Amino acid sequence: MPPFQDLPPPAERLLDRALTMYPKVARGVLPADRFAEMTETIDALLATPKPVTRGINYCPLSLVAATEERRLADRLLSIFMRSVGYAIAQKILGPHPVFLLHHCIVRRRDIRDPADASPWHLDADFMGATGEMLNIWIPLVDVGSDHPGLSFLTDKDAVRRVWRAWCRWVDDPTSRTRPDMPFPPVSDPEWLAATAGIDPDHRAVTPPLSAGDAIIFNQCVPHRTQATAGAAAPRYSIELRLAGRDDVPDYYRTRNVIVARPERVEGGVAVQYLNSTDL
Ligand SMILES: O=C(O)CCC(=O)C(=O)O
Repeated sequence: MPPFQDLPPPAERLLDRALTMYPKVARGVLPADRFAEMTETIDALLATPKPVTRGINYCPLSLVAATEERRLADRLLSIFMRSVGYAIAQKILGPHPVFLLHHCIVRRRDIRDPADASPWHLDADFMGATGEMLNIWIPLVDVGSDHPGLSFLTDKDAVRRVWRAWCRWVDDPTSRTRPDMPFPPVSDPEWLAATAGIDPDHRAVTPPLSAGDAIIFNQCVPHRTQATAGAAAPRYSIELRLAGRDDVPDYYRTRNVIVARPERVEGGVAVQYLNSTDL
């Protein structure tokens, strides 16, 4: 394996923050009396006509943000903003963080289809390594045995080694000028073994979550869909990605993509939709 390498400060900071809370499970983040409504909303979002690029089981909220179906995104975001999950996000990212809608995704996965699982990856593959982003992943069914949860590396040292390998591979992890940087091959077991000494099949842990619990991590944490035989019923989940108001990651800094910014209104908080370059 290549020798130890110092990371540029933003990449080191992301790693420090990831390891401080690794892995953070928050129980009862969404209220059980809203699960049925959220599941129906996911079905409705998946049924909306859209230029589908990755199958029918997946919908980024950005796809409806400029359409009449925006009310579906509003519904999900407003349930979340009234939940303890939003309080946790504010504690980590500061007051009223921004929803990165292109990466706020609802899924209805039929995991009996082997193609319907994500391999090892880091969210930094698409977000870059400046500006912290939180992934708040919330299943609407119990996961960890029949329904697949999210799997992580078992120890912090392994996370550290993968992150160093990732940063070495991308050469300048703090570059803001390469939004189309190719993904480092984290999904390739041979690359993981050679660069970070990881045997991905033997180092995964999958926190069991009840419906409405959340697992929270930033963009330098490797994760994948748990490998299981799969349940007969589909698995519903939402993954919300948020950033501090003045600290959005590279993907949003370098493109004009839609975000939802919470604003105080009479009687509470509502989101305003705007382009990331207007933040
Ligand atoms: O829902 C899944 O199984 C995978 C989700 C994922 O990879 C992610 O949140 O980055």
